[in-house]
Amino acid sequence: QITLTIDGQQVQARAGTTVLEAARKIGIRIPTLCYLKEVNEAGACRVCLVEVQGARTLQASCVTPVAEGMVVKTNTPEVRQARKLNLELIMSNHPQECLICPRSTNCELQAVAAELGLKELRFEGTNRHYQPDNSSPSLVRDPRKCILCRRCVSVCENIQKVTAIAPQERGFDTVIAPAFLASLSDSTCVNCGQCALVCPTAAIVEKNQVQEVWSALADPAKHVVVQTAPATRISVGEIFGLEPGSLVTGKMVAALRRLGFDKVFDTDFTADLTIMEEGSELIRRLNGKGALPLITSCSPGWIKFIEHHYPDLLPHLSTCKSPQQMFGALAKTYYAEKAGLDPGSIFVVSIMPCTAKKYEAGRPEMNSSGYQDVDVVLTTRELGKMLKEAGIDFTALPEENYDQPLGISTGAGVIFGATGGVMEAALRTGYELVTGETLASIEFKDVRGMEGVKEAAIDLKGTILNVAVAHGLGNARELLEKIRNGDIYHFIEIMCCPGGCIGGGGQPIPTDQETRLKRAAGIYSTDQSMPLRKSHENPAVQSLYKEFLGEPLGHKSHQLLHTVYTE
Ligand code: HC0
Repeated sequence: QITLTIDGQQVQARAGTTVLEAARKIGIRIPTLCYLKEVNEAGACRVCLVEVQGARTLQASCVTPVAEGMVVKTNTPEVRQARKLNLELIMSNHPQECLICPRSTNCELQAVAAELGLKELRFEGTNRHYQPDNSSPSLVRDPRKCILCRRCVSVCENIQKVTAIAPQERGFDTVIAPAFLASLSDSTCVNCGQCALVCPTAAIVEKNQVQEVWSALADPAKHVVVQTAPATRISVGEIFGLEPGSLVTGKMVAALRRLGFDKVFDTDFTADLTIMEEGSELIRRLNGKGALPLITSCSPGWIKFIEHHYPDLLPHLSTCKSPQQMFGALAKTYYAEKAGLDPGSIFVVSIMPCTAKKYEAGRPEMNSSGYQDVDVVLTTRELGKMLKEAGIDFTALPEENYDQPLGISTGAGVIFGATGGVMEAALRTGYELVTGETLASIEFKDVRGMEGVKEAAIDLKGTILNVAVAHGLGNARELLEKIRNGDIYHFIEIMCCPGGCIGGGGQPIPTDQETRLKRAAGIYSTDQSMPLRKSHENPAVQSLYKEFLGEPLGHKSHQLLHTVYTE
C-alpha cells in the first residue's frame, strides 16, 4: 500500500493505481474524456490534469501512478484554467451542432464542458475536411466530431482484436479511419459497434433507421410486427432513468403497442426454436455427421469475423440462422399463413441490442421467406429515441403481455442475452434429449460470468461433452487458436461483444463492466422467475413443429431456418 495526499486528505492505494483512481476512491471527481478504465489509458485529452508537488508541469492523472508521500492538488486555479484551455482547444474544431446531434444530452464532451463551466470558445480551429462515412449498414463515422481520444481504436484493437480503424495521416489531418482512408464497408469492420459504445461524442454512431419505422407504421397497407431481443428487456429502462438490469419486459411491450405496432412478438421464441434446431444439429454431428466442435452462429459480428479471419473454420459453424432471422422467416410464412395475411404486406422490425444485426438483416442469405425476412433493425438506443419522440412516459406504463404465438418463450430463451446463455440453454435441452432423463439441476454455472474464455466438461450420463464459451472477439481468437492447435471440444458458443448481447454495441450508453454485470444479473433473475425454463418445453415451439415445420432439421426447417456461411 502507498500513502499519498490528495487535496489535503490522506489516501491509501495499491502500487500501480493512478492518481485518478485514488482520487475517485475518496470521492474526488476529476473530469476525463479519453480515459476508459483498462481499455484506453493514454493521457491524450489532458482534461484530467492535476498538480503534483515537485513536478515541473501539471500531470495527466489518468496515467500518473501514485507514489509514496505524493502530494496532489486537483482544484487549484492553475489546474482549472489548464483543463478549460485544453477543452477549448479540443472544441475549437468540433462542430457546434449540439442541438441536432445524435448524442445530444448523452455526450461526454458536452457534459465536461458544462462541468468545467466553459462559457466561451475563444479559438477557431480548422474544421476537419473529412466527410461522414455512411457506407456501413450498421454505423456512421463522422470524423468532424472526433476528438482523437483513441477509445474506439483501443477497443477495436485490444478488446475485439479486429483493428479495423486506426489513426491515419498526421498533425491537423489526423483522422481515425480504416487503413488508406477506406470506407468502413470496405474494411474488416464487423459492425459490432463497440466503438460507438465507447465514443464520448457522436463521431461513431449507429445508422439511425427510426424514420423507416415511422413510415411503415404510418402506412395502412403494411402489417407491422416487432420482435424484441433477449437483452433489450433489461436495458431499455436505463434510457428512462432505471437501474441497469431492471426488467421492463411488460412496459416495453406496452410501449411498442402505443407506438402502433400491429403485433408485438419476442425473439426469445425463436431463441427457443434455435435450441431445438442447434441441439439436433449437435447430436447429428456427435454421431459423425459434420465437423466438431460445433460453433454457434447467432452473433452476426462473430460471423463476419470468422469469414474474414478464420475461413478454414467455417465448416464448424452451426447452419442455424440467428433467432432474429428465424423470426423474420417465420413471420412471413408461418405467421402470415396463420393470420391470413399476404406476406408481402408484413413489415418486420427488430429491436436489438446490436448494431451488427442491421448488417445481418441485409445479408443476401436472409430472404428465405421470398422477401427480405427482417425489414428494419433498431438498436435499444433507437427504440429509446422513438419512445421519447412519441412522448411515451415509459416508467408509468402498465405491464402488458406479448402477442401469441410468436411471443411465448422460456427462461432458456431469455438467457441467450448473456455470455454463456446459448450454451446453457442448449445443455438444458441437449441433456434431456440425449439421456432421456429430466435434469435435476438446470443451472450450468460454469458457463456463466465474465471470464473471457470459459470451459466445462459436461457429463451426459457417460458421454463427456467438452464445451467452451468466449465473448468478445479477442477472447474468441484465443479459443479459435486452440481449435487450430488440435484442442478437443464438442460445442462452442461465441458471442461478438464483451458480456454477450447485454454488452452489445446498440445498448444504452454507458455500457461498462459494472453495467454489464447488472444486466447479466437481470437476465438470470428473469430466467429464474419464468414458469418454463427449457426450450423443448415451449408449447408454442411444439405447436410450430406440429402445425408447420414437421421436425427439427426437417425439410421446411432446412429451407427457412438454416443457411451455410461461406468465405
Ligand atoms: Fe442477441 Fe440473439 S441473444 S444474438 O445477443 O442467439 O443482438 O439480446 O437477439 O438473433 O435470441 C442480440 C440479444 C439476440 C439473436 C437471440 C441469439
